[in-house]
Amino acid sequence: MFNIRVLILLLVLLLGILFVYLHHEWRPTSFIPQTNTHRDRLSAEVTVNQIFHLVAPDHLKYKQPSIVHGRTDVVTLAPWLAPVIWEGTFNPVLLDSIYQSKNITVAATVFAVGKYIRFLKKFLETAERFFFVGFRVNIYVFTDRPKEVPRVQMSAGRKVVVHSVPSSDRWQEISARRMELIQNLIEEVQNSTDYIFCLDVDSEFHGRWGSESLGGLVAVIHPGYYRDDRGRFPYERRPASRAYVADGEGDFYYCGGAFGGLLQEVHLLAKTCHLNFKADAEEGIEAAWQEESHLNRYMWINKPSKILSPEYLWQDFKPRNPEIHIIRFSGVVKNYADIRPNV
Ligand code: 5GW
Ligand code: MN
Repeated sequence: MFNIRVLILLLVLLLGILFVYLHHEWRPTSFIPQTNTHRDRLSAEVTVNQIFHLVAPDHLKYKQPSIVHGRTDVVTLAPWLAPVIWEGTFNPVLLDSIYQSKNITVAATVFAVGKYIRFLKKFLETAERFFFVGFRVNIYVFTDRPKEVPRVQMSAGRKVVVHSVPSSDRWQEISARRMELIQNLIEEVQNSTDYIFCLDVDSEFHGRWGSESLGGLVAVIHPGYYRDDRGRFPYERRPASRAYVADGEGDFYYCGGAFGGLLQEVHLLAKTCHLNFKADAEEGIEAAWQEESHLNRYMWINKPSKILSPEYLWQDFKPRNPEIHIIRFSGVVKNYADIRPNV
């Protein structure tokens, strides 16, 4: 028997269901944009959103881009259409605005084992002045001398995080561990970090290194070989090594001293290079330039989606070539006998 109370109750229930129905977004989950509260950085969705959806603020005033005038003294696109970043090819104000709104966090790793700790102070001080200024940055220092890590004043949203590693007298050991530690770090920070760059400590920043360098897989052209024929690149040339690059193959010679990209891309690179390095070692093979050789092999097969010009890792002892309009990051001149344990 219907009574008025039951009817009202049913009505309220129906209205409730209708309310929930209308307020729920019935989009397939794969189209829900990622926000900072919903993070899973190693998933593919994030990649699409991060890399391809570029939102500029309305009314931002900047120099009109030209479609007919630009750098003609250098190549700005690889044959697989990855941009090569040179001074004059990008607008830093525009890029910073685009990436600021994404609210990203950038990590950098740097190893300072043994006497290499002496390079850390200048590295950190100059990173604070030039590396992703205005962005959230975490610099992860891996060292066997945590007490000797210099205190460098960092601005808000930026910090230095120290990770202890065992001492080693053998560069081969330090080198072998580098990729493994990078892989582990990425797994640790994946929910709070978007991009990572892995850098040599024996270097200093001299100019902007910022959002123009962001990409999926990012490689830096080695300053020592970029005008040479690829037959002269110091790739690993023995087929027995997993870093082997055959004669007549290879695109560019990339630096082991700087590489990076999206977390998931660098994770795969570090994991692959580490496994190949280890498998080689078990067969008694050490590639010509250790992880740099494995990195070059990796980048030959897995093309970098963004390439940084040698502006992004110069060497202090090299005179500046005319196509280098700015030196952003450069290796210092070091006294090998003084700092290296076993050479
Ligand atoms: C490097 C060469 C031989 C023996 C030891 C080392 C070494 C390297 C070391 O004792 N401690 C150390 O922290 N490293 C890390 O590896 C530094 O981050 C360094 O920047 C990086 C690569 O080594 P580099 O810079 O000497 O290599 P090149 O090719 O830039 O000269
Ligand atoms: Mn170096």
